[in-house]
Amino acid sequence: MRTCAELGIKTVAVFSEPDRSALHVRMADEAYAIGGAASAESYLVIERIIETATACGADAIHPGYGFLSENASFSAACEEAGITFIGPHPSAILSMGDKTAARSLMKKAGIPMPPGTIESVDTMESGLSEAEKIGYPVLIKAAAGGGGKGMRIVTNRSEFASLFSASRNEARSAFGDERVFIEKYISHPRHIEFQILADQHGNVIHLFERECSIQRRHQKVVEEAPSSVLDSSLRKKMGQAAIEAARSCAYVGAGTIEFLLDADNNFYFMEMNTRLQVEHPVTEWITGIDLVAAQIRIAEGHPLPWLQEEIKMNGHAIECRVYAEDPARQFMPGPGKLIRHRAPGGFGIRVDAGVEESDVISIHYDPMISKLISWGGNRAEAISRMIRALNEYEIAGVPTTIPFCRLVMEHESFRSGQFSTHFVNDHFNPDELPANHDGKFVKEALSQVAAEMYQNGIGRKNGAEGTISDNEQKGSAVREIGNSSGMSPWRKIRPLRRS
Ligand code: MV4
Repeated sequence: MRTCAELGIKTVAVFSEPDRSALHVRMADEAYAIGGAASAESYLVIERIIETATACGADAIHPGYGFLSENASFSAACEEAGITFIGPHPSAILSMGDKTAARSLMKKAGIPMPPGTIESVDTMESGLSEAEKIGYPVLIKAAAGGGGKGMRIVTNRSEFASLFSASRNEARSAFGDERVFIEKYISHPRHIEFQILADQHGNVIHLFERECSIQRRHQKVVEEAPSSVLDSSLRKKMGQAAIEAARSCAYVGAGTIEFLLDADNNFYFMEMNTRLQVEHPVTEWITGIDLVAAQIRIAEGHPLPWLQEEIKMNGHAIECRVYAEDPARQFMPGPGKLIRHRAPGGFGIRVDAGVEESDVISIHYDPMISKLISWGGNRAEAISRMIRALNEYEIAGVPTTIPFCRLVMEHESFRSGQFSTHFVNDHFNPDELPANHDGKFVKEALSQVAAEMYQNGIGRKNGAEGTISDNEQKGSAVREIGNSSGMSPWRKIRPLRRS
């Protein structure tokens, strides 16, 4: 919405009942209710969203990160309704969503990937023989998977049968698709992903990599750009592979190619994400390119205004994900009212928050509060600045992952850049993680409420009756923004509707 305001494009939000006065609703120029709290009754109802978009005259939909952002039927439904889906065509979403189809495309394109099967493996006997050919340890993965669902590591032949069944069963119940395939297990990899942009005219560029190895149970905790382990020659090779991967499915829009990088600097295709990702700000900061603006320009039909050689990297950016979760209790979500939310600021700090003070972190959706991003001229400076910002961040009312992020920033293995996807498991005991230290902020927030009540006459013996001013929806002001042509290098073609 901020990008749209800069481009002079009006925005419309859709919301579920509990989100009636949520930040995205307050920020949009218009907003429409689409259903109940459960996402299956609102944010995932394709027909309702298309109907709303048509009724309000929206000419494009940005699908965000979760929900329908990688749903081929939604992309197709937009196309059928004559609405621009800001993302790839259904065919690209389908072929990258099916991991066996993706492997088959990568094989044809000559992109390195872990040794293993291309087709799905449908019987125990054929699975066992493939596993012997590949050599243990192997990984059984769901064809419809991603995010680790249905995945099993098999370290020797005696375990194969039971893990094969377990993987198929989990895949069937999670995706309604029991197909699995088998890969060589890469044991202590780093997760390195490349950002790509592809226009409608066949131009594809990459915007370097993000290091995403610091994760817990397939949930990313810290991401950074660039990775401290790539030199310029490896970066060039991986970037070229990412571009070829995008070409192999005729990709259009912003996308991410995920690679595993082993200890000997061999890289392997893992998956492609056909959406903009949560961690995109680190790429924006080191390249100076607004990725949402790029998505919109691409959807309008503009050719990419940069050649690969013109994409430059400046400094280092780190993102910490701030969740309403309690690290001391196995990261259990802790929904509730944010009685205090004071985000850090200053040079080199960006906070992308989905909420403001006095908003509620709902039980119905992902408990992310914000993304805290720091920039530095080099990695050490970005880390110091992140620690400063984590210390400055005041949140009360819900537990947060801020103290855990601080431990990561202070950890010697993180600081030296010596880590793999096992970092959190290797270095943190789940029973010894810090409880939340919001006591001071709770006290401040409560004394502020008490002062307000006092000023409003509540609790004053002879005072006038008063009410506490609430933080109801302030109404969305429609800002008039002048035509910004001349500001950006994009050429003007079939623009989306301007305000
Ligand atoms: C792998 C792998 C090792 N070898 N594939 C994790 C979820 C899904 N995206 C694929 N994943 C992995 N695939 C081979 N052949 C290790 C993982 C993996 C992982 C990858 C990236 C970041 C964190 C991870 C945590 C556990 C496993």
